[in-house]
Amino acid sequence: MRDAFRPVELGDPQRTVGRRVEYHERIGSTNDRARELLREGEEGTVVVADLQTAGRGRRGRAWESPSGVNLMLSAGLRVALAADSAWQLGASTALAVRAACAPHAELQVKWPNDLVTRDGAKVAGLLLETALADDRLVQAIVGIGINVNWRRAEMSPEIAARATSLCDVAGVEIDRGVLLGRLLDELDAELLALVRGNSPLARLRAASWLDGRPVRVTAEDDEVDGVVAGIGDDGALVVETDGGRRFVSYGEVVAVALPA
Ligand code: BT5
Repeated sequence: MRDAFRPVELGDPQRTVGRRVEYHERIGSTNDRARELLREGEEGTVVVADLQTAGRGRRGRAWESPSGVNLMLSAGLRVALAADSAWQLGASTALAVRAACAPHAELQVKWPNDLVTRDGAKVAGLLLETALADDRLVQAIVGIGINVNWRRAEMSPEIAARATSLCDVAGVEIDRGVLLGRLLDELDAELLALVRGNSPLARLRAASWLDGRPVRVTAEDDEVDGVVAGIGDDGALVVETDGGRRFVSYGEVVAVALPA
């Protein structure tokens, strides 16, 4: 049975994220709608959908989710950040998702934009679409997809091989409305901290799942093999390779060697 989002009760004009919550039973992508709203001057309105017909991940990949079981939401924001600090918005968003999910599952942040269980199974993904000008972040569309009540047994084999859901980890169905409310609170608090100049770096480092793991990372035209040594001061993934330390700012972790 489907639980309700209770979107009207969640809107709060006092804050930035979740000033208003716009619910869609079905939409192309919540990121596109949030961008449209931002263009119309609605910063922080949260677009939530039960079903996306064109839900996307990064680099043209698809985000899959059946209707009515998961959380998919986006918000358009204008955050005063220098371009070289723009990565902090992704980190803050990941930490907000982590905190909101904490009553159900202990998640860690897999650089750059996934939330995973201790075993590395993906529970949530973030899609940040940013626009920069004059070395400043002009706008950001923050998209979040969380597997909530989607059981692994119902996922396609390709997704199930690398993913799980809060409900599978917790062993119980989760009220999506309550989770959404908590997530908006956490996001708003993170955003406030960010604009006050409090970097999420230390907390990101403490929550980083990749540390100490042997990885292969694709970076621009390059492939980097080594062991993750942590997150750099600029949010880059630090990889210890045979040829020395590499700092990967934009890249994709394509393989992780898991302990036997
Ligand atoms: C992401 O991309 O993880 C970002 C996902 C963001 C989705 C939200 S939903 C609300 C908002 N509106 C949108 O249109 N998008 C955002 P990426 O790291 O590229 O991961 C995508 C890959 O994860 C796919 O190629 C699949 O292999 C896998 N995948 C797809 N759906 C998944 C799911 N529900 N759970 C786990 N993995 C999934």
